[in-house]
Amino acid sequence: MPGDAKVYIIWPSDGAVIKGGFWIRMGLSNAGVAPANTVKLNTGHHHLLIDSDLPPLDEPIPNDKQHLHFGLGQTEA
Ligand SMILES: [Cu+2]
Repeated sequence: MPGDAKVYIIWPSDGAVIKGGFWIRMGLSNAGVAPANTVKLNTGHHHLLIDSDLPPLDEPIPNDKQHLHFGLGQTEA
């Protein structure tokens, strides 16, 4: 990814307190969102880590309730 790429959460806002389910919207600037296994420079897909430390970046990210993959290129869930 380029050095000025930025990933962010559009909604909910930082510190929001929500009861029950919610919709999350993720954003990316200066790079592109693409499905997993897409071979195109400066693209990737979102991962959402929930109450979890950052896993080693040179290993596959686990796929469980604390490590959500959006491998179809989804930007909301
Ligand atoms: Cu993934």
